Amino acid sequence: MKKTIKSVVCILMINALLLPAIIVAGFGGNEPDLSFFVASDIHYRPQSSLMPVDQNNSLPGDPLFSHTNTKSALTYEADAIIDEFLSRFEASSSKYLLIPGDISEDGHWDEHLGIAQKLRDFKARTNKKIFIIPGNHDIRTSASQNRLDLSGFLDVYSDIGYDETLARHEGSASYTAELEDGYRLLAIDACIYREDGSRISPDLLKWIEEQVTTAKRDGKKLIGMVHHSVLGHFGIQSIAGNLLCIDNYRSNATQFADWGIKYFFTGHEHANDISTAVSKKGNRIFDVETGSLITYPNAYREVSFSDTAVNIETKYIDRIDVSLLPDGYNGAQLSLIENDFPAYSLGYYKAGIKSCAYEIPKATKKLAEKLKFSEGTKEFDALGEVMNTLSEALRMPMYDTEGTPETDSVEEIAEKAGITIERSSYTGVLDLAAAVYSGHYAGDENLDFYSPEFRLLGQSINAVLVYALMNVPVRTANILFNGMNLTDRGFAVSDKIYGTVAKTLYMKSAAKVIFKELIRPAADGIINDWSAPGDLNVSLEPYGEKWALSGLSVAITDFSYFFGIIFRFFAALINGFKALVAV
Ligand SMILES: [Ca+2]
Ligand SMILES: [Ca+2]
Repeated sequence: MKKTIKSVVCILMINALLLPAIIVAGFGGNEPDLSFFVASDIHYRPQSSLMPVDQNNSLPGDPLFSHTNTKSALTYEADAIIDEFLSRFEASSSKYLLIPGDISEDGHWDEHLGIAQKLRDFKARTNKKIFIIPGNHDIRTSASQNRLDLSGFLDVYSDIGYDETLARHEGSASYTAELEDGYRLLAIDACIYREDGSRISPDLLKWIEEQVTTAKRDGKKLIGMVHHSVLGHFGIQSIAGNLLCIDNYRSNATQFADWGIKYFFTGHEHANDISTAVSKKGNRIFDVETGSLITYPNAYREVSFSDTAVNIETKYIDRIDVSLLPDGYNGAQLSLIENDFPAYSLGYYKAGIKSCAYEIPKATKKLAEKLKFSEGTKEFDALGEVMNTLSEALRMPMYDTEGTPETDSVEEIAEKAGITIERSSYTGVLDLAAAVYSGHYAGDENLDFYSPEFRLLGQSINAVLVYALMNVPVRTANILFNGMNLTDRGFAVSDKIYGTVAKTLYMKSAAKVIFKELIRPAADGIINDWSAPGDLNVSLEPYGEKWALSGLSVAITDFSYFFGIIFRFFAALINGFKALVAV
């Protein structure tokens, strides 16, 4: 995503707070007909546009990772990571690289020109082919000056894939291009420029249908590439409107499946995940989502298609050339980067999640816009109060330091709410959330609801919820509920109910209900792999075959769970947070 839901767990807690109311296979005997690499969400910024690394203080006081960001993108290390990746691609026998969007950090000319030059130099040296498609961060024409629009994008990348197109769509950067041995790439630009969302317009859908007809006529199999998800990748992804999945993705995915476009390669969420769905007519479609190359765990895919199987392998950038880093790192940072880059990347990732707590108060304005609260109104001020309270709670240490009488830890908050926090090595709620959510980024996540991590998450979320709700004056709560039109749906809180004792009881039961009804189902697919097949190393059915596949398919024909006030409310909040944590 921009949009990564950066820390979904963090978002879940925020939402909740506001809501009282296949087997790894070898490549067999046959040479693959087609093989390619996939790397996504490069979010490139030239080093010249970055403030010196030792002056960046996004996470104050952290000796190793104070230069992190809320996306946990390894911006300073990007050149070294990309160069390592390209040298591996160069050494492989694959001819093609697919980049499904978010090539630039935020659509600025210098970012696009910088990464384009790197790719251009690579192409000139190796003669390999690179195909790209814009993501929501690439064409943001109204956001500010110095950003390119569609024609600028097509200009910058005119010799990177766009010189190899068979057919082009007017009005977007969509195209088709020939691959090897009967496969053809269908690269779809469904981004809504200036917004972070994604939609396939009727005109674009018609163009896609024409490409399907042409491909059939030519005897070619289409492989799709698009930035946003074609299918959901975790339990509640679809309720984020068009910010994570393509708008109306159920009917689009059904259509694609029935048109025989069996595989789509996507990015956007910064997680490694593969999900599948079957249309009513029985046609299967896969969405192979690849994480961000410059974000933990720095994964990319090696893919091969043959008549007998589609094989997907996941590899990682696990070392980089420190001589390519800018000046300004301290000795401890350089030593960790050089000796254990995966540990450095994971630490940086966790630090990024922690830095979210500092961003929360600043985010009030953006969230207020999404909720349609104008600045200067009571609703706006009420939201600010809630956000500050939440930020404070999320920054507290998990456990009490002996000798501090104040309530200054999650443990003490929990005690007041009658909740016991288990002992662990986690230092705070966001530290725990980062540990859990990093599993979703990595893929093949397999925590269960009875794992110590999830139990502790439940205990601490309940505690933080009760704390935040108790600290929000009744006035604030009611202004918020009212502003979100919740009071007429049973979420009104009367002053009487809000008496101290009753308030505690009310908030405790509210926290329990919220956890059971919302947090737990929302965590489905984040703590465990939600949809078949596995996410990382799999051998899947080729075109023209349908293999038995155990595990859950994503529902694309059932709308029923969409409804209900709780989920609509959730969606509004996620949309708000998407805007401020722009993935
Ligand atoms: Ca999966
Ligand atoms: Ca997964």
